[in-house]
Amino acid sequence: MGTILVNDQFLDRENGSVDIEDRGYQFGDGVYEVVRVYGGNMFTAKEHLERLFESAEKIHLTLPFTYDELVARLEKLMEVNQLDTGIIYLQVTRGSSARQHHFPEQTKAVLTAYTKEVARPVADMTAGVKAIITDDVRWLRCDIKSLNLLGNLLAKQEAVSKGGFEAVLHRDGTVTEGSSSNVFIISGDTLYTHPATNLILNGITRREILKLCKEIGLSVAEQAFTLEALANADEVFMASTTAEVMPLVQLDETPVGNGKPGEWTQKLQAAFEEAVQKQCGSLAQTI
Ligand code: PSZ
Repeated sequence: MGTILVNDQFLDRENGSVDIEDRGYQFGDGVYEVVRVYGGNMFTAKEHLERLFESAEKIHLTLPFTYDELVARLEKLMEVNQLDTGIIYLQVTRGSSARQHHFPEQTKAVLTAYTKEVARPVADMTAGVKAIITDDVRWLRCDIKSLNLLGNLLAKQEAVSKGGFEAVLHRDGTVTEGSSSNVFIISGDTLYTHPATNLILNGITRREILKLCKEIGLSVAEQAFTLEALANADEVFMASTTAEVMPLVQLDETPVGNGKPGEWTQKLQAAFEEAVQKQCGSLAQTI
């Protein structure tokens, strides 16, 4: 994992550096993605990389590479690092300039990426995890995968300090998403999740799950739901690139249902594994 990407250069990690006036470093002025890799193949790469271009456009940042150039660089990075099962982290900042808040006329965006071996969280996916519930204090453009994550970090820290895996966020009693995931409830034969508005990140895993629901016969309602509906749900889970379909079996101090992952959630986990196998031809560990 010793090689990193800086623009179009492949460097040893210890030779990488950040300029002290890089706007990503000073302001969080940039966007990023995390792509899952299974058996050396990127999963849903197109969706992730297209979202990167969309996030960049939303902050008026023109990316200094084409989609195909980006794919080629990431493929090479995976290869030189011999990545099997893990992630590619990539980010683009607006680059370096004398510190000023408004966008400089002339900056060169900086692309960096690295790879990391990350195992599938099989034990947690099997047993389910605890989440806490807290206020969503973030800004109103959560649809942008921006480097600014303090609102998310404060919520995650609160979760971890209380022995939780994730924080479920709400605005005035309406559940939005997790601090680093999308959140879903199942009541009867219907799955509910917040619609893809400015209040959530439209997760790539979320989109995959909505497709899989059709396959397994679970109805989908992209409708915001309340904390009360969350408390009364039959099943609750979160989803992200690394956590996949992660059952939430305890919310604050209250078990969800019988405190075990629900039937529909398990069906979605199995369907998700199949989708990964179809696309990547491999799965390091199975549930
Ligand atoms: O490794 C990790 O913990 C990761 S990798 C991606 C995430 C966490 N989370 C992405 C994310 C997010 O940060 C927020 C606020 N909402 C939803 C998601 C899920 O997005 P996808 O499915 O695209 O990863």
